[in-house]
Amino acid sequence: MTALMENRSISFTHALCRAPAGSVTDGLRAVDQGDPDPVAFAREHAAYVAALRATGASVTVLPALEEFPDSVFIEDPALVLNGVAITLRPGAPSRAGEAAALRPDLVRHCAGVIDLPEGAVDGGDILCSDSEVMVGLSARTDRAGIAALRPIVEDLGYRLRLVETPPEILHFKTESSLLDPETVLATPRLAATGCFAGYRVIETAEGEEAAANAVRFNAPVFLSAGHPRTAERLAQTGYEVVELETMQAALVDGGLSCMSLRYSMPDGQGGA
Ligand code: CIR
Repeated sequence: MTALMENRSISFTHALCRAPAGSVTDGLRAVDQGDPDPVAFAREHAAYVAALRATGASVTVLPALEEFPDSVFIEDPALVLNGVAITLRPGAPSRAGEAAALRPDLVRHCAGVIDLPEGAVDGGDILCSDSEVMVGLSARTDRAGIAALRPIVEDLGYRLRLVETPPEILHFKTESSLLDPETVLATPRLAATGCFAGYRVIETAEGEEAAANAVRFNAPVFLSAGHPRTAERLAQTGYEVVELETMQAALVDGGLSCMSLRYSMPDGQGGA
């Protein structure tokens, strides 16, 4: 019998998702490999929501917003820490209004809402562990946004650490995810920058870099399907791996983490 390492868990009581709009065909992308198919996207998204729910969490799916083609990627306009939501300021002009559109739902579901006052920050650039919030400087997240976010995060009891998102990467979490409070899954390229010093790092297998945008949500690690060697590495390290299709999201540079805003509420709160 293989001895499995004891991996600490990450627990979430809630998640907010947003149904993909038909306009997702106009979603932003760095390289055009064809438009996503809204029907297939909706199918992938439904499977994703079902998988989150299967962990026991309460998952609310907000209605699609046709005026925002990228709004299915609900992780980008907000961050929730200790049950308190922070509306962010997405760096792409076509996404700037997403935070205001989401705000009423955050008021309903979270213990409070704080608005980032200035600068630009996309949630995809934010990786949170138990103690620190890493924020990647990128084409979407700037120094003014990080400076404005710092006191908000510190007031909520976290340390903020600025990290660099390599220039060719959309978001810091395009190539990394937290597997447990002390372990990160990352591409070799991002790991090589040294930004995960102090964490155990599991690297994606060669040619499987897209697997790095995974989601640890309660017991399972959700991994983008089609990355067998990375899945094997995680399984051998003791993680329960559940694979999900992300073909449609990938056509508009999205992955698993982008499609939910994950948080925990104290007993009896939240999920209105
Ligand atoms: C965008 O470019 O903003 C979207 N097409 C993809 C956003 C992906 N979000 C994420 O990685 N957190």
